[in-house]
Amino acid sequence: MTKPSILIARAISPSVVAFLQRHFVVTVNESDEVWSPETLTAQLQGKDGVLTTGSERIDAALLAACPQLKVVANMAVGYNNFDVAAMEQAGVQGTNSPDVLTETTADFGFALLMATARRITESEHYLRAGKWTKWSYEMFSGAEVHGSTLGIIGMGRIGQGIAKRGAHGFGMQVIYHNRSQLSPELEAECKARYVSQQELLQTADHVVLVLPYTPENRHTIGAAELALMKPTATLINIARGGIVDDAALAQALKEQRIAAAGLDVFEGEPKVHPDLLTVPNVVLTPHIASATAGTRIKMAQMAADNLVAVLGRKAALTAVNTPDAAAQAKRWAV
Ligand code: 8YV
Repeated sequence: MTKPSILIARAISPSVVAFLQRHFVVTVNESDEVWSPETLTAQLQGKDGVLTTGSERIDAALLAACPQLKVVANMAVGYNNFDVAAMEQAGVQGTNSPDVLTETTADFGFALLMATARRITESEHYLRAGKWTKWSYEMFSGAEVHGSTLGIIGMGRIGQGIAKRGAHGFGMQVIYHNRSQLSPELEAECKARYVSQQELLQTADHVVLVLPYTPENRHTIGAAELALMKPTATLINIARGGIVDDAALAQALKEQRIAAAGLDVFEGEPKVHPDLLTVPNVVLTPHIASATAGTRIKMAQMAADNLVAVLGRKAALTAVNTPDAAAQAKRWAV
């Protein structure tokens, strides 16, 4: 029996590539260039599956041009790069990589909160620029973290991880807002109290965004929401670009209407709103919340395991959709 053919759309760990080569005929994007939709479509000709990252958009046009494609395994928990409805209609299975990155990403969320509240990068820039000539009383005085109020918007697995760190490690009062309220057991574990988004924005000292991106969530935080926040508060976004209106945030930071922000994700990334680059009270990182060597391998391996399952005609391990059966059967017949 001939092996199925797959594409690995970005450069990943050689050990996972070797694993995939045992199951499939594999093409890898060795140069790690982010392909245009046209190039990605051309590379997908004759492929049964693809391992993607958040950078590859999977939509109706691409699926129509790749009739043999059966599975798209995203190496990310978020899958807003998928047009899920189009994939369902086209009979293509989508998968993601949840759980394996939860604690690593929660660690980073907390690190970004700490760096933002305590002005770590801003003060480092000052030191590196040779501006530090003496100790002074109020130099880089920041916001308190321990004992403060932590507000989490989006209380999935990563949000819960951040809540536990805040409540148990730093004695913070945790409030959260989510589409649905957690069970009393989970609330007790996280020591977290459900509040409205408005109450959260008005009372939290640190607001952390961990909600998935959907068109409805676009600009969850815009000028009106920023205006509700305390002037001493910080805002952390480790969710997705587009959840925050970056232009409105840059303006609020410039006018010190909130104290500071920490951003790992941006609208239109890897481009960053130019005004964010000019304000000092923001910590900027290039979408690295899940980036540790161990977690990257686990994410890639989970995507690889999904490819093996689906192309072996078994159920996906972490499906994000239910493909239309008739359309799926057509793809298997190509
Ligand atoms: C990924 C992420 O590194 O998992 C996610 O949703 O945002 C990150 O962990 C990124 O999307 C690349 O796939």
